Amino acid sequence: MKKKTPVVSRYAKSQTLFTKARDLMPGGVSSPVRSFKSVGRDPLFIQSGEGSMVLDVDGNSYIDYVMSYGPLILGHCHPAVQAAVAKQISHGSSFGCCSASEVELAGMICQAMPAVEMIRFVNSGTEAVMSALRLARGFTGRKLIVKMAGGYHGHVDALLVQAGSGATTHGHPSSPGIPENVTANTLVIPFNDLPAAQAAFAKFGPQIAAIITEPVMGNIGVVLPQGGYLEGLRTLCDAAGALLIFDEVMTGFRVHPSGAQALHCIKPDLTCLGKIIGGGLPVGAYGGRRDIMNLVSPAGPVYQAGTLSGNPLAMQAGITTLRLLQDLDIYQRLDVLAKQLEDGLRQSAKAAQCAVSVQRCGSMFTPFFSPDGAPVHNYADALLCDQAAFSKFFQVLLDEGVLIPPSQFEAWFVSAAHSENDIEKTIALAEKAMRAVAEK
Ligand code: KE4
Repeated sequence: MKKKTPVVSRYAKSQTLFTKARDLMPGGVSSPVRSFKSVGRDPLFIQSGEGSMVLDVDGNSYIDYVMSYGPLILGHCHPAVQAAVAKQISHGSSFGCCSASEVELAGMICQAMPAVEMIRFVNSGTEAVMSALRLARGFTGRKLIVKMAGGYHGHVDALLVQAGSGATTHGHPSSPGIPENVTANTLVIPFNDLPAAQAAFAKFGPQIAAIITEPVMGNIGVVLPQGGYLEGLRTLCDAAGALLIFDEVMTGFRVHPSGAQALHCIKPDLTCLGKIIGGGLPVGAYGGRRDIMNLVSPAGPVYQAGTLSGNPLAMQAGITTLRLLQDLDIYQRLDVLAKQLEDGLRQSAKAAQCAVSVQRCGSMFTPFFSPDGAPVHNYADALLCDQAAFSKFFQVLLDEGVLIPPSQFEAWFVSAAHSENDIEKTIALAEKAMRAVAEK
């Protein structure tokens, strides 16, 4: 029996880097959710990725279900993406002028998502959402924005109110530093509660510029819309003259080749994108109805700009990724693998007598340590989950070589590079981790 090296020494180099990092960067990280703070560990420093695997600076390898929080649907270091980026960098990374590659990527996205008639590239999901809100207010002349409790749309001032993802994970769903007069124009309603949406529109309808939602929530963990909910939001917006904004930064090209809007047959007025469309490089985008998008400068008066927006390097990574995703077998394969893992986690939970609700949409999913394994339909349900149980689950998996997002309020991602063997190994180790949770 191989003697287990003590946990501390297995992560010695990550520890050394983290000590230095904490002195230089707040919390030692460039984004809070990767700090591992909420799961009782210091963060890993990753050296490299290959396919479904990552290697940390101490030489430990992991089956990776973080996948950079969604962009790497093809897995780490896909050779075609690497080659496209390498070729482009030999011609230059950014020119501050137009390039053919942004036209090509724009065309691919508009072709894939009929509701996106025109699109503007930015450099992050946050920028895409921030710009879409400004555009919705500019187009309607109204101030109020409606968001979902637990919805996370990047660190946009107006939406850091009861926000999910790292904001909830680290205990600040409503961030300090945002003036009251900014959040005074943000209404928060529970997801999957159509009467609550109807009440908000009955009271404020003529003042509402837009409602923004992740069509499938991923930032409180994966929570699917219940029957008729998204259709109900569409009807409310049409009646009130408000815009429906789908934040598909996570779901775009993830849950369907045309996004969650195609899965649910709903046409939003504006769509926010990011992650996969950049193939692992920094890209965001917002797009939608031509009459709305034509208000964006310089076509119209709503200003938005960006030094590196549409840069050819990131565009080429996105083009190559979306081109490979046009092989629709990939979505079928992703669904089969993710379903296998979903079913396996359920069986592991049963065998370990551990109460878990596994919720999935395509190749993104979350095991919720909810009370008695009850389903999670909204933010309030998600907050009832046992975070200590999740932390134990995370730690056992990590030490066994499986890296999952370090928070109950995140989605796991399966990539096209994950193998049946990865899935089977994960299921077996998940049962071990769940037994550890059940014994605690
Ligand atoms: P970025 O600004 O991080 O590129 O995108 C913000 C964003 C917007 N909308 C949705 C639906 C998102 O999921 C995100 C970002 N997702 C998180 C993970 N839950 C990014 C990880 C992080 O914050 O480090």
